[in-house]
Amino acid sequence: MSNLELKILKMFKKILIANRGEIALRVIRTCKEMGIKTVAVYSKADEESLHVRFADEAVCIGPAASSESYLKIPNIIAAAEITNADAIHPGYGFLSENSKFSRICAEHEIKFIGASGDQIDKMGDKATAKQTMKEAGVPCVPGSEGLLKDVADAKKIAKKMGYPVMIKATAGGGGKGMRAVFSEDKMEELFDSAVNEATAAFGNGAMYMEKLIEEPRHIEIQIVGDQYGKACHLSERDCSIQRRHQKLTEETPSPFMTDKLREAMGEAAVKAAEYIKYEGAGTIEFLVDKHRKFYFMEMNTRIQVEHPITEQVIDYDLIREQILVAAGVPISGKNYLPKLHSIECRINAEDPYNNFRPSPGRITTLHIPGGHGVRMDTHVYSGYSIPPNYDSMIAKLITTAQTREEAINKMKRALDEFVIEGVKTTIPFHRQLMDHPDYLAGNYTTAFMNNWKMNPPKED
Ligand code: MV4
Repeated sequence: MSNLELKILKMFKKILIANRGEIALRVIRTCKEMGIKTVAVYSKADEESLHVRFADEAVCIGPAASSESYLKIPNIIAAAEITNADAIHPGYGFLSENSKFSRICAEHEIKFIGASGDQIDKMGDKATAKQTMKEAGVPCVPGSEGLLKDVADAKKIAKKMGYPVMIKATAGGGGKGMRAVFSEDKMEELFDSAVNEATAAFGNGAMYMEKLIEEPRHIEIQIVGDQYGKACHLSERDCSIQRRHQKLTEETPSPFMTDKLREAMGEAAVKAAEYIKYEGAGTIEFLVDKHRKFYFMEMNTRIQVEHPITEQVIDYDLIREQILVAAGVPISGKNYLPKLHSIECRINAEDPYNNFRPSPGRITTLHIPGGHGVRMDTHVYSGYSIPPNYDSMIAKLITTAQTREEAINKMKRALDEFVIEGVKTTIPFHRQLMDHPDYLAGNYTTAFMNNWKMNPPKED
């Protein structure tokens, strides 16, 4: 470590991790390696969780319900003040993209390891985010200038643009309040249902419109920005394999990527980040059509679940980088290209033979795969009870090799070694995916899961 890094790290003697599960553990691990003390916070349901045991200190912040614990800002600020934490790492989900929380941390002179309140607000409102990106010169899907006034306005703009179109809630994300419209006679009904859905979910029914991109790929670029307005990119992740807007598996490089496209998308992502003087780790999500034209979709102002595959292919610790830039260390400025191929399978406590129904409960037997090129990010252990209160993701299995084919073969082998008894998991889904001819050919879009059907389980 350089003298500059050492000096700056004295700013962060202790970091509180405002999260649970594998990501809490992930952050604790890097803090330990950097000589930074850690504080875990936990709910009543997480008393037996590993993040509580592996942190230097732990504070109970409330009952099982997220709204009373991991989302309860006063309790988390109190925990940080009692333990004298210098900074808070929010992980992903929970308060990671809560502008109010980011601002409250700043008011309490606790460094929020993430984006500023203003940046979160700007990117959280999708129509504003798109307008900002257009100004920055980042390619966006053609569509309405700002918000739609009413159904008549929607019909007028769609007629001019040509069907099919997509109407999207400006407060949206994760597909809520979004409708594809193929003809004018369907507009009224779909517009009304989108407004109602968005109003119920976000308390904001405002809509904007775009040309529909049919069967797009979801390809995102990882970026890191420093406090001096400089940003770099760390290439792409292909996240097209999703079910109901939940990612199932991700890989890098994207099998659809070309050197030319990567350079163009990387340049656009850096331009986006520098335009808003983005500080920290972030992701620019793009839709990529069959002609390899790419369009800005959303920006995520947090570390993402799938960050490890990027770490594996460029040999770079993204959590360490988040901490360094939060402490004021400048980035080197160069961009990073993948040197290897890496795949992540999200292992959820869900039954893939039963419409992916959640399956919480006690893990009675556990064998974790290992060996060359295999990484497991998980907080579970044999005897651990998965609480029903939170996300069903219990592990991330990541394989890395010289080529895509080798990474897939490693994944098959690792999935075959993986034993979890007591709860149903998505391991059989991933094992079948790794044999699917279109997956093997790298020939998939966001529509891939629409026609997915599990084969019957293998007898063994
Ligand atoms: C689109 C689109 C097609 N055309 N926009 C889904 C999540 C939301 N944030 C944006 N999404 C989409 N926007 C236009 N103009 C298709 C999707 C989409 C999608 C995008 C990424 C990954 C999976 C998806 C599944 C269905 C639809």
